[in-house]
Amino acid sequence: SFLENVVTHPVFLNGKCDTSFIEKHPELLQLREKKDRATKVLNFIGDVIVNGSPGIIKPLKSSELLEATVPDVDFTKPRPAGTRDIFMEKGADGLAKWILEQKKVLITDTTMRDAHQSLLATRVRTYDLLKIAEPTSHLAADLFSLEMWGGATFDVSMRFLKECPWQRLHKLSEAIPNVLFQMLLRGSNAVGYTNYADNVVERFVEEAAHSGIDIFRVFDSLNWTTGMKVAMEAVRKQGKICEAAICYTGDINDPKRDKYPLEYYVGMAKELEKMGAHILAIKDMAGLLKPLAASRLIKALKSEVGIPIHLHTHDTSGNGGAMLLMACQAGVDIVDAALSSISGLTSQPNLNALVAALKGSEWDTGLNEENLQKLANYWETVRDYYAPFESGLKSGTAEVYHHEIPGGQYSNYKPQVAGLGLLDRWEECKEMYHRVNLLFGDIVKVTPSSKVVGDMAMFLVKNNMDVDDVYIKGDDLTFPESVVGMFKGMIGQPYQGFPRELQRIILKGEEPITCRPGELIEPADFDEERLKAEAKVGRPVDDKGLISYILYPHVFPEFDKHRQEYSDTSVIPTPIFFYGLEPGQETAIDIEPGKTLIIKLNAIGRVHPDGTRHIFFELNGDARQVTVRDQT
Ligand code: 3PY
Ligand code: ZN
Repeated sequence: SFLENVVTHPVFLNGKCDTSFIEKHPELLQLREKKDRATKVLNFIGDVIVNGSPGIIKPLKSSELLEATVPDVDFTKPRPAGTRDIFMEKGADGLAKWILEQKKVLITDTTMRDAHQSLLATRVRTYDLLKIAEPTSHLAADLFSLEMWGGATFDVSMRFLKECPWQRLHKLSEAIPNVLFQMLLRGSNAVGYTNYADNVVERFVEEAAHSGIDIFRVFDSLNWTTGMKVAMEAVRKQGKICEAAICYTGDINDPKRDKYPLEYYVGMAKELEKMGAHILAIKDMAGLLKPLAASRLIKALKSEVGIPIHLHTHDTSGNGGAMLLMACQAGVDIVDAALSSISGLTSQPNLNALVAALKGSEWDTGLNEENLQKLANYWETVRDYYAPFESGLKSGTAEVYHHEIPGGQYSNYKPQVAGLGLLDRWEECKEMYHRVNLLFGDIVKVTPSSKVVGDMAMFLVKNNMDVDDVYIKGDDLTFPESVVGMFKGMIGQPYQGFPRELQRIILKGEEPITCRPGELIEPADFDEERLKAEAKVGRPVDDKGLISYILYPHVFPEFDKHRQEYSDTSVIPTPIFFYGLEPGQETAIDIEPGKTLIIKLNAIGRVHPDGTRHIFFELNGDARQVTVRDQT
């Protein structure tokens, strides 16, 4: 043990040590780190048993959760070729040409990213993704792509799931080498909420490209194309597919909402095409694009731009399926959907239903319905593990056309509102989101601008104010940091600018910037950052860890600490990871290929006067005991 190491150390035995002894001998700590992996895992499970899982107020019983059935696949048969093979052969331009030649509608499956970001607060773990990965590569090889990384997954995987996003990407790309991998990249905000230095965005794209991302969907949260340049160029430089997105807001068919008419979108599309996009994405992050408007928009874009069009939406209103059908009829090339059991509501429309609807038509997707059902069945069981993260929305709601909350934010905004003790005023918080949007001049709302609107809405509700009060009392108010940052120009410039008087009130005389924030941010010194990261975690940090640290300087060390204390807990089955074990219950954990731990919980000891408890396990048949601090 650590203590043994210390008391048997020669310097210690010589009696020549003072209080700096341990600092001068970090190897002692490293010895401690080598504490065997099984003990670390037992400590983790023991902690979950006693203290529960952070953020889960009403835990489930892991013994009541079924094991998800992984569909039978004949792995002796060769893996079918997929779009990735086409990309490897033809390159990005060749792939774009191939897309345009297809009569069928191509489908992106968002189950592994946006679907769970939007329904389950981004909590789906690598464990559950990996188990279905190889079957997916066989059963759904005719998909255009899998959106499986980026957006909020990077942050959430480290912060809450204590797993490495890079490792997820790497393992999935080994298991699914034939279908294109797609990620969501927030332009200059990469996979964060703030503007990063240009060389950080470049380095991030480079590392993601090397790790298996083929298609980068790049957007700017204010549709400010200037803010997309660095990321788009970085993607092209890596020889990957640059999919530039227009975020859709308002309603092109509503003459009263005239800030964002059809011409606005066509103009932006042409600009993105000129900037080098291989594919144009329409990113309807809140699900505001109505079926008839979709038809009009897609027809216009198909006649005005030469690159393929990829449509993304959320089914919050319930009109998503109808909208996609209209878009198909209008000639859209690729659409996003999610496997049925993780679809609908704030997630994407139902992939299985769309495939069935188009079957036999000129837009037939060519995907196999039976196979897709098998994948959906798997996810149906897995979804149960994440029940505490469900938003509670039970049916589609046309209210989204009013509040315009993005699907990926909805499942996050509600817990934030709850966290402020405002859940009884949830209706008011949604209405305030709408009012704040108008106060801000009717802006595009998507991460991070959507977060700013949400922060301001909660701020006003909490302080019992309405939007008019901002003009009346504004000079005496301390606005949320994110609001000040946005009005300073730190996440870019909105279309037609910020309301001037409001900007003056919020900035209290400080001058806003109008250039690209990246121009003002010093390039990161990667060597120096690595030293800082290593000093924080006390061990070497590799290139990927370095990027994680630069993007999330507080989250990464916490994540690494978890790794050092409990080892890589991503190998623990999800029900056990979140809910622990009950006395008498047993589980098997494959900690590495060929090394399985059979863990049984025998008993939970009572609390000792020092606040700890003994937890009695059986590990591969032998009695093992760990001590956990009871923090309940
Ligand atoms: C994200 O940026 O995470 C989004 O999903 C935006 O829609
Ligand atoms: Zn989305």
